[in-house]
Amino acid sequence: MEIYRGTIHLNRFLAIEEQQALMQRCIDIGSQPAGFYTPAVRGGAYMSIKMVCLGRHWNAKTYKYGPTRSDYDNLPVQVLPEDLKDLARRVAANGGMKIEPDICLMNFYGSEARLGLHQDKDERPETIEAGIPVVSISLGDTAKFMIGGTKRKDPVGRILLPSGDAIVMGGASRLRFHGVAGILAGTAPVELGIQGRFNLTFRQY
Ligand code: MD3
Ligand code: FE
Repeated sequence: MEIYRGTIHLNRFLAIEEQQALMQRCIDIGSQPAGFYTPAVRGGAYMSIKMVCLGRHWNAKTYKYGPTRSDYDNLPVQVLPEDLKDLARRVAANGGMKIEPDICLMNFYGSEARLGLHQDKDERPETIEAGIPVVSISLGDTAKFMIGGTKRKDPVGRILLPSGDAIVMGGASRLRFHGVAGILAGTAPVELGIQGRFNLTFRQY
């Protein structure tokens, strides 16, 4: 359902078997040498999430994308596999939009993790101006997702994102402020056998 113009929430998009398979991909990818790490932002504070970038690396100090983990260990970023690109295209199409993804940020949230309000505006200006969406898939514990307007002071709405839900944020919503107020520990489907939450955001640079 379209919760704002350009924001499509696809409830229970992935069946439990697909969630299991995708979670295993996250674990496998995250266990590689250029796997999960804890980003430190400008000023040196650590983020509370763990991250892996695919396709291009997002530098938490410069807010720019590049080919290597230049703010961490200088390893080359892992490739974005074709089947994950296809998944993102499928989600976007279900939301009535198109994406040609070349970046995926995989985030892991432990029980205390959050993500402050921010805009996703580090992709190419042409992509953002065209309203090409960011595609998000949630796995594991339910997130308390916050979504505001295009100004930081705009009022913020809250929705829950349980495991298997997808969100497509494009068009007029592409530059909305958003974040994660926290996760509901222990709410992951028992079939997944995990504590915590994975989120995949697919982007077109
Ligand atoms: C709203 N991740 O990785 S995904 C991020 O749940 C990020 O881990 C959150 O924000 C998470 O940058 C939220 C849903 C989402 C993604 C992109 C958006 C919401 C968005 C772009 C514009 C507005
Ligand atoms: Fe974001």
